[in-house]
Amino acid sequence: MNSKMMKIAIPLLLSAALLSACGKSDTKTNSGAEHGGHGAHEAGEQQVGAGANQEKDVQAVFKLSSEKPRAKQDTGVSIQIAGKDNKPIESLDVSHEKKLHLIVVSKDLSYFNHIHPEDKGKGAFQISTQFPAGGEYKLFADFVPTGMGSMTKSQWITVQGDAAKAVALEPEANLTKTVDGKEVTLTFDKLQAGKAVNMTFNIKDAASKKPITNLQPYLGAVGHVVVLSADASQYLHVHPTDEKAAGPDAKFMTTFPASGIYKIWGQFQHEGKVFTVPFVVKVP
Ligand SMILES: [Cu+2]
Repeated sequence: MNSKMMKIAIPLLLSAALLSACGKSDTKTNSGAEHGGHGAHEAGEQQVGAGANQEKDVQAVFKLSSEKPRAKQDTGVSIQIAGKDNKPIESLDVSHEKKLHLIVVSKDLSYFNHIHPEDKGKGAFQISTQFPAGGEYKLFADFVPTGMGSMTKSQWITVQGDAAKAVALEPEANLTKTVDGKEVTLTFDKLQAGKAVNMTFNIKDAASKKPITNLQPYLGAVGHVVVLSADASQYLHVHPTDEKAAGPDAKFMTTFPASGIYKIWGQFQHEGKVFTVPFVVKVP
């Protein structure tokens, strides 16, 4: 770690400490018994509370390689998973093939990036990334400390440079769209806040309209789905209900904590390429 990194570490650490001091967890983990079929998480969660290892006692300390990261320039992001006492939490479970998933979004949610920092050992992770424009971004680390449930810790950062024009988050009436030659339709069994919701992505070849039946596993499942509330305060955990499916349907389950506007990103792999399809919905 160079001295530049140490400098930025201090304000970020302070803000992380302030956030936790307020007792405001701004992320929502929805992994739990109501989902069923996610044995590893449930077994882990039953141990939470046995000692001091509760979700609120865990922090992800984000550090940037530059105090003032600039748009379109390589920026190092390091993440240390630690307890409240700042001692590293060294044992993390592999979930969806990785120990840590990093989601980066712009404030208006128009930019989305799902990346996997290199595991440096002892609960430390590192990656170099670029931000597309100036403005605020939120970083979410998604991980599972051994013996605990899946959790998400986040950090807002500011990137220098010309800002992109903010994109309004408008709920879409038509949930069919074409991305990378795939026509994807999203349906829900019953879209309602506070209730488990089944969501299905149906994937066709956009040109031939033929259903795609040979999706490849992505991160160990038929796909990976991230859901954020419009203000990026709520990060929802989403589980595939049939991990081994290969299309044309990919089914997931989640619970929207409150009514409002949410953005959903589905990520799938076909013929060696990952494609990401975003949708904006209004949950009654
Ligand atoms: Cu990931």
